[in-house]
Amino acid sequence: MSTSSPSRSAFCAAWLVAIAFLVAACGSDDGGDESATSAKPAGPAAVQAAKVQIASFKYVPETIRVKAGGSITWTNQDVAPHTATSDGGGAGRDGSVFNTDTLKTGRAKTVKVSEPGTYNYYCVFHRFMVGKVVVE
Ligand SMILES: [Cu+2]
Repeated sequence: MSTSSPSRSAFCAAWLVAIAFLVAACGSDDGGDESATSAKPAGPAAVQAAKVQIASFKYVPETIRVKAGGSITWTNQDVAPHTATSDGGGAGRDGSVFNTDTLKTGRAKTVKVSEPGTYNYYCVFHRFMVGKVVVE
């Protein structure tokens, strides 16, 4: 009886300290991180009309963020023909979200995107060429 009382109060004190610490930590986190957390992840904000250059067998930039209902324009500045074909995971779904079809050197194609989501795409001629469209 006499031993349980001190140990219980010590236990409670420890919890109070822990809770106080957590509350303080959460409080300062909420205050400091609010704007950073609600802001988009790394990279520029979603735009209405995104542009991607194709050069040296790469999509530049590799990842673009576009608003739902916006558009993406791919311009081929490379020596080889390329496509930007959405990767639907096979089963005939590739290109179902967007597909520039073959873009010869100097050609451009604009597609519209309406459904929010993250879409990986690739070049049908050069499967190692990959990019990503984030529709917000
Ligand atoms: Cu290509």
